[in-house]
Amino acid sequence: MRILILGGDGYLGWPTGMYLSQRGHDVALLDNFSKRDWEAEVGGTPLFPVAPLAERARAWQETTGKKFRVFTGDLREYEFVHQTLEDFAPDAIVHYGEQPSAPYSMMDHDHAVFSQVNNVAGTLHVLWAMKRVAPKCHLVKLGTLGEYGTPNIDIEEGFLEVEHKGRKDRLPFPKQPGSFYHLSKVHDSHNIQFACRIWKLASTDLNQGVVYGIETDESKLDPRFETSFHYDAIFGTALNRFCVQAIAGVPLTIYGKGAQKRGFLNIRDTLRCVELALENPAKPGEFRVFNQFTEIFSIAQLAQMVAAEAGKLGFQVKVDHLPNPRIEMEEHYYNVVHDHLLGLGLKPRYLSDELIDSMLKKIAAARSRIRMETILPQVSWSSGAGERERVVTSTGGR
Ligand code: USQ
Repeated sequence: MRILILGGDGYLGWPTGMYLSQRGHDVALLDNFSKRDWEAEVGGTPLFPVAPLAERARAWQETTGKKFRVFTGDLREYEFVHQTLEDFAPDAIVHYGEQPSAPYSMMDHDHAVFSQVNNVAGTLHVLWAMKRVAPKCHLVKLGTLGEYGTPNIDIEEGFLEVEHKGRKDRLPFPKQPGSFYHLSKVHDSHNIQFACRIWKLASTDLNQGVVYGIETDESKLDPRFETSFHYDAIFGTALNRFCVQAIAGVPLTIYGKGAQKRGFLNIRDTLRCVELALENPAKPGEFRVFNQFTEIFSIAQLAQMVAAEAGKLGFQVKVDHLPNPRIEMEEHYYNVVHDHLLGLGLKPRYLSDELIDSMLKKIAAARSRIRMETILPQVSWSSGAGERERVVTSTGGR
């Protein structure tokens, strides 16, 4: 299959590229490297050095004999997107090419607007280019479980059977996301669903939970294949952050009570889920939603697991409950249906002590690279930490 990966330089894009290439697919990686600028902006350097994409692609060819095509450009530039689809003629697109951080989107007005324009316009350009030059291509889009929020009912896979005043319908599941970033994914979902309906495009929206892990079978082949692993308060996510904090010797940063629950999955399962979606594509006109995670944990549970494993390695780990910088429910019902990927053959790799142990050991070897000043959260949902005073115009607008 000819597969174009949008965001091929990132934490998930690069490992997905290697995984699919290793399995014989013809893979192209597209990126504009702006994530590297955002990282520099917030001081969020990845824990392990990440070589430039062109260099990694060369190293991949040297090691495996397999070739990546690399397209450098911005999804916000329509001509570039159109040209790339025409040129590479993909059978499928895997779309990770977005600003992926909730705290980044909540920093201030500029970052909120940037996150939504970047994500929504980029995806809209992909949809238009597909309609014009690749209408049979299957779009596998990375959405987020956070699109649904935490309603007091079971969360279904994208759609809900509703009976209202004696009539029934299958409608999109209500969305109550928790940040401007998560909202950008909701807007994407709506645009994609609409494009599938009117232009008969085919798409799978993978509503993914929080991904953890550092290594994949392919990343272990050569140190140059390391992926961009984050632990800072902007781009790092819960379990990955806790493992680094344990090694850094700082208390684990639970936000609020820590009883908030989320769906989690191993980075290796992300790759398998994407592969399953590609191997079993949506039909023309079909917009499918798969809830992509393997287990639900509360944040406090995760912190306890990390503290216990780190203890076995001789690290004395404290767990802190910080005032929650986010506005979110800290105690809630959470039951999320996730049958589709299991039905297609996903065999989950559940979170184990061994996995946490191996993450801790790998992080310990890079301990000197940990930047302590990036660990504590600086962005608050109620008042963006970087929010600047603005002059209110006479019409009351910004
Ligand atoms: N949390 C802590 N302490 C921390 C970091 C996070 O208690 O040091 C808590 C947060 O308050 C939140 C939960 O952990 O309740 C998850 O936060 P996170 O930063 O691990 O993940 P989140 O911001 O939700 O976003 C991440 C990815 C995003 C993806 C999403 C899936 O960055 O791209 O869409 O996970 S989900 O969470 O299912 O929406």
